[in-house]
Amino acid sequence: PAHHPLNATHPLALAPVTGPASSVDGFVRQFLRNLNYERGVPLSASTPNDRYFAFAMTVRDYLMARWLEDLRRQRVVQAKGVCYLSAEYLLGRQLDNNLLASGLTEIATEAMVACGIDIEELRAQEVEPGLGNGGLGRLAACFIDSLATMGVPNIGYGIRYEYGIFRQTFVDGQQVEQPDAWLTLGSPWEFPHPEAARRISFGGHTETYDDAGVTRSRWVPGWDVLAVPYNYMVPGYLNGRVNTLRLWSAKATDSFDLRVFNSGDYEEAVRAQTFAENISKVLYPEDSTPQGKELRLQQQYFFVAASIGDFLEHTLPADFDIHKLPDRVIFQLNDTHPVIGVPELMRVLVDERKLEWDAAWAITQQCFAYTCHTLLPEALEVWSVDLLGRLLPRHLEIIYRINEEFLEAVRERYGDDEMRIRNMSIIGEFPERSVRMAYLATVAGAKVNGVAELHSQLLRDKVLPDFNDFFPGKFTNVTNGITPRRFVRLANPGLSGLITEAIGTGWLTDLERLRELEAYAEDPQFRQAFAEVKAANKRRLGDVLRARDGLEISDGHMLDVMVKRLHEYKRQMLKLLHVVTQYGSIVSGRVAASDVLPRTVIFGAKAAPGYAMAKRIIHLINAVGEVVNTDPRVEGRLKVLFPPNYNVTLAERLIPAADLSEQISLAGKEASGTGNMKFALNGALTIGTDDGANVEIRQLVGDDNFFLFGMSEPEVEALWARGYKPADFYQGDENLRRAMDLIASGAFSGGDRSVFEPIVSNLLYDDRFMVLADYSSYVAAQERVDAAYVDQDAWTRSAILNVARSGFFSSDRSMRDYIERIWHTPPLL
Ligand code: H53
Repeated sequence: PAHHPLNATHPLALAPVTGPASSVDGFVRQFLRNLNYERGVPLSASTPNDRYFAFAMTVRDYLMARWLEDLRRQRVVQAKGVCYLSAEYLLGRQLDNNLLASGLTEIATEAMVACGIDIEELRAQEVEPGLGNGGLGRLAACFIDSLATMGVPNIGYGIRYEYGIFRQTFVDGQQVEQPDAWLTLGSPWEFPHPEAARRISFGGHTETYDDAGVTRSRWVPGWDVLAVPYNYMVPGYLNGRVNTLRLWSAKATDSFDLRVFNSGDYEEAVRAQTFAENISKVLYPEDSTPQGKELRLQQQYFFVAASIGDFLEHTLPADFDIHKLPDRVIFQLNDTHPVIGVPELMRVLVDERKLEWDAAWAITQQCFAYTCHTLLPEALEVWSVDLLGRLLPRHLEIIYRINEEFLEAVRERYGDDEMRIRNMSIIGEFPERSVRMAYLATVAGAKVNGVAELHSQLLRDKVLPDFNDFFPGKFTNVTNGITPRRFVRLANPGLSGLITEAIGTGWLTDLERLRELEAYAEDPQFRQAFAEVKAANKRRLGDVLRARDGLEISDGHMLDVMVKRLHEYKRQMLKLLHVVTQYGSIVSGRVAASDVLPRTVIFGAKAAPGYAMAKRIIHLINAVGEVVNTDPRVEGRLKVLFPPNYNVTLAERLIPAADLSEQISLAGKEASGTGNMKFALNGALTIGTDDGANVEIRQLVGDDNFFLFGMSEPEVEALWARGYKPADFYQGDENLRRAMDLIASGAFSGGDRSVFEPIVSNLLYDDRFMVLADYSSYVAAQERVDAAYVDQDAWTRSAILNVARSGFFSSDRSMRDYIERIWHTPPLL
């Protein structure tokens, strides 16, 4: 349509748009205009939400000219760009980020003062869009921030879930999920484009037909929905650039209405509409444990088909030579969730654009790249052939043909090695015939990358070794990163000010410059200022936890923080066993309370609603907290806090206040971790295993500034091979026995021994993630932590060195690595 914002021929798209004047006065005027004309209220009668909306719209107005200019520039230049395909974007609040990026923070603050408005009250109105579960979704959000900041053309494509990640509450210590109705009051940051909606089909059957003497296949779908795009601004940091995040929302097509109209069945009509709109209704709350539900596959195809179609038809010029597609775009597959895009592009090229299969396949293989984020077998998605064939029959045919040709090539290389062929087939046979999406992505992708050195190496050598042999050079690594704008500058203004005072500006877009802080680690005055910032951050966190949850953090305590999704492999139980050990040794009198270093342990974690063991562990953490926090014998020495509903907003307060960062997964299980990087960059010391990106953090910050413990990945493998018997570790360690027995005795469940029995017996007789095997090493490392913390000045020195040496973990660096190794998409000048 002519009025589509990406359509270069529309006259308005080329008309200059000028923002409001860059002054306090200009801001005030625009703010009042938005309040009056967009919200329809006078200041005197406005609610905080009205004022928040008008404020956000004003910030938007300043960014608008740049956004339109970037859209124009991208249309005119037609340079190669990145389409990031991700089912999740865990964005966090937008207001402060967009103020920072546009350089408006001061003007806007003064403007609100001039209007007599409390800007903090406005900030508090924003509901964070929780359109992701954890690391994978937050990583996508960091990446699009970095691309905009680097001026690399990018569209982030995803789903506009009506309900994001659930809101976690605790009832009697147990997790209860509440729907996250984040859109109830609307969002000032989104721009719906119903005119650019796309029809997405499902079901039906395939048939062959004669096309001028050529026999072709085609898809005769059974039903369809509309995909309506909502655009969000992704502003670069102070560079005048704005990229686009485009999220799709499902809407019923009128074919539903028509069917109903004909049948006269009103109820059925509404049901059909609900069915269609369910597709983008809710984010699946499993992080790295997908459930194989049909609606999830519908979501995946829905957003990927809409995105690919949108790019081909709206972003490319009408006369574009489709053979040149690899010069214009790379579709980056964020995990297996968007991999159905591979057969979709093939279908578009072969069935719709009438390309020969081989030509289409050559294009497809250059246009996709795949990022794997896990090693857990249960996280590698498979779709039953039955389900896939019912929902997307043509795609299944295409997948079969891709697999046939691939296995043919494998045979040519290795002969009839049936074992190898079975192992490499995109179609698995057990426990049911199914499509292995990671294999499909690996066969189709130009590159396959892991997310940290160790992970990429294990992916290559252990998970997909046959593919590495067959496709030499296809596997690569890009270590994850985080955006320093949100997680240092915004989250930790105190530290940011200190850094800038010391080394000047520039570090926020060139994070390696933090190296210049190394010298300051030796400066007593700087150390003191650094320690004061940490103390102030703790007080700020105290204020937040008091207001939010009625929790108190005690003065002078070490803050020991473990925040991440609840998963057995991450081993929250290991941290909890340490707490129980400390508690037990004080209350039994073995250790004098006065000899124990005062600690407040903070947990934050959501469990997937169907993950029973994870929910039980949450219950146990709360139960231990309840006992510990009310026992006078440990008062002032040990405290356990578990604020509910850990999210990006809370992370931004927690991380800058932490002294100790818990990164204690079983070696070989955490692909990378990104929380680990955020803590190091905010001056917390890590206690961690040699897993994921911890390995690289330790190498960079140095062994003296990192508390390493536990088995290495090869040691884990060796123990499995020998035969792991957790009960032997229980028997062999008195502290461990006492801690486990204390839990089993009902000490944390009012004497009821049955409540936490499943946790205890799971650890004793199964313990897939070897908590008991690493316990003694962990407790010993915590003793080293205690000893180190006593020398506050030395601790602060280490903390400064953590900051100074972690510049590598900027997501800007990750983006440069992707560009150099995978995308080959230079910035647009
Ligand atoms: O992705 C993060 C990693 C982290 C890994 C996480 C992840 C998900 O959040 C969801 C699914 C999945 O396969 C992996 O667990 O280690 O840091 C970003 O790469």
